[in-house]
Amino acid sequence: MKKFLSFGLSFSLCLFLVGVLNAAAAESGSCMQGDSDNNGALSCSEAKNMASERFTAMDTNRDNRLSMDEMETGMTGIHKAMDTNRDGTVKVQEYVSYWCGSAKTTEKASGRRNSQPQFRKMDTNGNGTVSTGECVALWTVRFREADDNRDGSLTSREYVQSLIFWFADMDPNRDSSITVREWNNYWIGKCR
Ligand SMILES: [Ca+2]
Ligand SMILES: [Ca+2]
Ligand SMILES: [Ca+2]
Ligand SMILES: [Ca+2]
Repeated sequence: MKKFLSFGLSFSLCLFLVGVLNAAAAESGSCMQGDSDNNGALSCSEAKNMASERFTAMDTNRDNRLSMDEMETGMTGIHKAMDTNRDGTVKVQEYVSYWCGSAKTTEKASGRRNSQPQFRKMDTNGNGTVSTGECVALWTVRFREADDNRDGSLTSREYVQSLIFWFADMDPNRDSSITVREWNNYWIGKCR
């Protein structure tokens, strides 16, 4: 529980900072999840660090595997953290801001769910880093996929249930548990 709590805190810190910093700083579009040098772009090594932190935070029984239960618990916490106005649902703006910082969500987003590593999927121009715009494009698509009834609001239930769709993509050997390697293959793939 303590572990879970610190996970929620560390991942909402960035949003907290956006709130207290002045508007100009917030509009710079930095504060993407994992962008530890705050340069508005997610490098391969930043993405790897973020993936491993998230894995460790969700692996509450520390067996180096993520079960469906552990992921559901983790995602319930993330939904709460994304819901910045605390009305119980997450709008696309809240969702994308959580992952990509204060970027505008006007980016054209297209694409389909598939097993291509998410980092590679985000890095659409293939330059090895993910810009805020690329981040927004991917997470906008993920929002739409999760918004089951297409009302533009993501309930906690919709969010957690969306796991069913992509859990299989993460778990190619279908043993219902995600190893570090499977996790990294899904989120990062090969990058340097
Ligand atoms: Ca960076
Ligand atoms: Ca575990
Ligand atoms: Ca909300
Ligand atoms: Ca909905």
